[in-house]
Amino acid sequence: MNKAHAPIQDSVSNEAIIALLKKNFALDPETAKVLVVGLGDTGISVAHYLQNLNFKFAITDSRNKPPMMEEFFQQMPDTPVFTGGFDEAAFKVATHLVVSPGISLNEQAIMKAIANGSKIVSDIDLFACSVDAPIVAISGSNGKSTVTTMLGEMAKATGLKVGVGGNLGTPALDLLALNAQLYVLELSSFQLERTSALSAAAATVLNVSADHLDRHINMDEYAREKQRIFRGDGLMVINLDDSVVSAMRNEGRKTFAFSINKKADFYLEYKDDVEYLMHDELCLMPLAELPLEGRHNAANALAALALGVAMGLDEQVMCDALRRFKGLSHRMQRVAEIRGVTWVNDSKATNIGACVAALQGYARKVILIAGGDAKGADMNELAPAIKEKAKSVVLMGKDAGLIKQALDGCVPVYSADNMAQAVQIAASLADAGESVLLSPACASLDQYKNYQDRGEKFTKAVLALVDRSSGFPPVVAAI
Ligand code: UMA
Ligand code: ADP
Repeated sequence: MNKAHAPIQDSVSNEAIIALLKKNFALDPETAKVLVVGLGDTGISVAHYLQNLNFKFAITDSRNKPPMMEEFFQQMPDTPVFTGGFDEAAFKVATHLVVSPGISLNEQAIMKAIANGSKIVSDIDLFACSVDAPIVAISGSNGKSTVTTMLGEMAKATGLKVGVGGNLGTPALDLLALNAQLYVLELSSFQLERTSALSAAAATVLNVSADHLDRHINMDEYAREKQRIFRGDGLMVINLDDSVVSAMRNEGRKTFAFSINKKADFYLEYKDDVEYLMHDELCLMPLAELPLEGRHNAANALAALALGVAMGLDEQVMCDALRRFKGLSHRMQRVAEIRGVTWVNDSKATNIGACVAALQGYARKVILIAGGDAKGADMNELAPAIKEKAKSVVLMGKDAGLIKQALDGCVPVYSADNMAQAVQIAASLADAGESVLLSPACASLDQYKNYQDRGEKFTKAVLALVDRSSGFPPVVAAI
């Protein structure tokens, strides 16, 4: 992660940035009292940004001792910090709140402050007011990180200095130090719901399927937050295979459409038995040369190509970058082949859409390991894909019962207390030639630090199978 917190980008003067902040948000270093809400990566990046522009600000976090507090005290010993709950007094004096994406705007202290006239500004707003270089913005329920990274690699391959971050990991404001020629930002629905000043040169919503329904009121609201990425007059990249995204199309705007099922600006087509990634009538590259598993990654590649073409990148250079792109960890990652069984880590599948996409990529039935925190999603939507593509399912975590209930006895279900046990059960169920897929359709936080931790525990347990001399445990009874 870039912790370089250097002064604001050289090419846009601080005076110009402040003029924009004043115009858009009445955010003036002479008068504003800013409260940064959340002492995590976002909050710290915001604090450095505000300090560089001489704003008066304080920072608050509802936890008693946020893990980054020590580091923050060392960097900014004079900044007022309020922890252990959201302090009413701190909110009362704030003219502006910069709320980290992990914190709901429905928190009582925040709602009260808004009612009293405090303005909400996001780190993405601050970023948008601070760069001249074009921004490409990428959202969607699934594929954001993959497409953001793909496009970043493509732009680098063309020789551009590119800043890649946002929800992907490096907070947007930490990218300013790069003084890049192009910024590629992954944006979550949480970031978009509180952003109003972004006008991306090109933007996409890759797909919309149920996610984060513990934070959003319903699917309509979730989709509306995602649609905010298209504010402004930049080029829209639209997925024709997703009805919710297709409905976001605006006839008055320059648009590239992509599809893996039908003809579009970017699409797939067979020529002499070879399936190609296509742009209009041009064969860009054979799909088989894309080193990623799954049809959904063909969609991701088409989306990245469309965004790249929108930014004027050379198509053949982009294709070469795609040929080199090996994918991100914990996304359909082959971990091992043991006694003819292929083990795949898709721990980042934290919602139903990702798990369904993973299952759809298999011709033969798999042993699925799933479960965790469903985040309010309706597991009945997952059941048809499991019934079609899973030979058996090993369930774990808080909402395992919801998945079992949705399967209604149609697929054998086994229960595991932890990952090591889940892997052992799966090993006892899998025959040579089959795959075991960890694609939980749920968040990991009920049992793990994060999805990486879950994926690493899976990988470790799988690799331990190689060492075991006494063979696999006997098949356990389905529950
Ligand atoms: N906090 C409170 N009270 C709360 C909740 C949180 O005080 O009720 C505090 C936490 O103690 C934390 C701070 O708020 O210290 C910041 O919280 P945060 O969760 O916003 O974390 P950041 O470190 O700022 O990370 C955020 C994104 N996190 C979330 O949206 C939850 C990161 O995305 C992102 O990489 C980072 O900004 C930089 O832009 C992570 C994520 O899980 C990867 N995103 C979700 C997803 O992809 O599904 C949306
Ligand atoms: P995000 O950043 O949106 O979470 P990732 O690229 O990290 O997306 O992938 C998250 C999960 O979604 C992984 O399980 C991955 O296999 C799956 N996935 C990736 N692209 C798509 C897509 N276009 N449609 C459905 N699932 C996808």
